[in-house]
Amino acid sequence: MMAGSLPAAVGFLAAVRPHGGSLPRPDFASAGRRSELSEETAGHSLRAVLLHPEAPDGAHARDRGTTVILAGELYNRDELAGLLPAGSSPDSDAALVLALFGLYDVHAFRLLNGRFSAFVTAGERVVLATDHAGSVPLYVSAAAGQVLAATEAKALRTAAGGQPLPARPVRRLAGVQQVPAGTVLDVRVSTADCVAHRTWAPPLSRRIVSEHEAVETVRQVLDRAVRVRMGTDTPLVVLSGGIDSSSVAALSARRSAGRIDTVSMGTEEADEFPQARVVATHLRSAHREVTVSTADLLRRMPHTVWAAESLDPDIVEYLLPLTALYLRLEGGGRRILTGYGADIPLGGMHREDRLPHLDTAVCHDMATFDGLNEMTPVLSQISGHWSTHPYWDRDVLDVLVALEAGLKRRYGQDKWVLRAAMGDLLPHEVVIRPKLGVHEGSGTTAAFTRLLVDAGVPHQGVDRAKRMVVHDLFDHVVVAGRHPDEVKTEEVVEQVAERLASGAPAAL
Ligand code: IOT
Ligand code: MG
Repeated sequence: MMAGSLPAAVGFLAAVRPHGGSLPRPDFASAGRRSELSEETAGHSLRAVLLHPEAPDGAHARDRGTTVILAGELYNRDELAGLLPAGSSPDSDAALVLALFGLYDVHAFRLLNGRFSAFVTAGERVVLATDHAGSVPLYVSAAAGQVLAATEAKALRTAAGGQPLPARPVRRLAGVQQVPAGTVLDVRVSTADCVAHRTWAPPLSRRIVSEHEAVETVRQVLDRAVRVRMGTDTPLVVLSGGIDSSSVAALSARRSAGRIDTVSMGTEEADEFPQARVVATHLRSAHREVTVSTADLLRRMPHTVWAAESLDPDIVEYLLPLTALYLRLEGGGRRILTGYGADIPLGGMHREDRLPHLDTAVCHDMATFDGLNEMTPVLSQISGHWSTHPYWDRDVLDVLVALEAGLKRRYGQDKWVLRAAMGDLLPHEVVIRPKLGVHEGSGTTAAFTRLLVDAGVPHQGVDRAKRMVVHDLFDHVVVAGRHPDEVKTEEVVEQVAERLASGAPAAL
């Protein structure tokens, strides 16, 4: 089974109830065609809306009273298929999960390396599963007699109040909860009783290996993660020219029969175009530069929160330039590879020399990523594209997190092991180029700060004001269900500035 250009489904809203009933209005930020699925099983009815870029056939699979709905894709299909009896050859990722569920039940999800959310109905049960990183967000609202789940929280905003589950409450959406990363929730429909199983956790121990072994292993797992994400069309890599995205581009280029596509974004105030061009020239990619005006960039903040459903202002600053870029990529749905997430297991954001501090940062970031939704595919899905992040492949992550800190920071370089692993594929200046975050390189952080200061927010109040703006945006586009085109960043900023000036308590 070969990965097509895009996954069969990129999102869903699904409900199981004993006696039918209609679904809430399927409110998604993701673009895509929608199809309805309706099935009656012993005493239950399943109703679902699937979001799919192409034909939806591969997005669900059914066999003897068990139905699997899968948004996203798997990256270890060959390994998984080897677990099935000889002669069985599932024709989609959903069918593969169905077959594995038949063999392993909930423990099937411990086997998967992928970027997905899954909804399984089996007799009296609904089973909800996220991938190891929770990279395709999944939300649930469950009460005795009914279980609703969706890949966007806003699709459940009108669902009747659910009861508490071992999941994370969503701000101001009563009864709606987010399934944690690397988790299966096994829910009994009649009572909404729920058992949670963790299927993945970041490694806590560290491996001591030689430089050579570390470099070889990183190269090998990353190469595989890139290869399995490439699909059948020409890959498109969002390229800053830093080591993370340049490595992904270099590995894609080596694996690709023809030239790959690369694209860089900048604003009229800041860009990394020259750095990206060095890489594009070296790899002979078909390269494009997209300049977004700072005003347009800031205008996209409601769209970023709408897509990511994130409440973290730092994350929104990282995702905003990418959202603006994705919205400028016209044409049919593309498969986009990014270098996102490399800094988390390698401690790259912290510019930290001291090994104890480096590992403290890695431990902290690996313990707190869940729920930030920074990897969500909806960000690119609002313009019909499917993004995927090789550094957060389950096998890559297991290797990178577990390396002892001295292999991450070495010879005065951050992310040393990655730089060493890519040394032969990239120009030296790229290999040693220091980290510049996308929020810095595009001027996003500075532009957001200036907007607040110009509205009267004192410098020491900027961080708090950013948090308030992001929370207000969330309330508009997720909780109230407004379309982001109707929400003006400047108006929300002005309202926050006024609240802060009047000393009104922050409504966080
Ligand atoms: P950064 O690493 O700068 O960017 C993430 C990805 O976005 C890059 O690898 C690249 O694929 C794409 N990108 C960045 N800049 C551009 C550009 N100008 N044009 C086109 N594509 C670009 C923040 C960050 O620094 O992003 N992300 C961190 C981690 C976030 C922290 N999260 C956490 N602690 N939970 C990261 O690891 O990527
Ligand atoms: Mg990076």
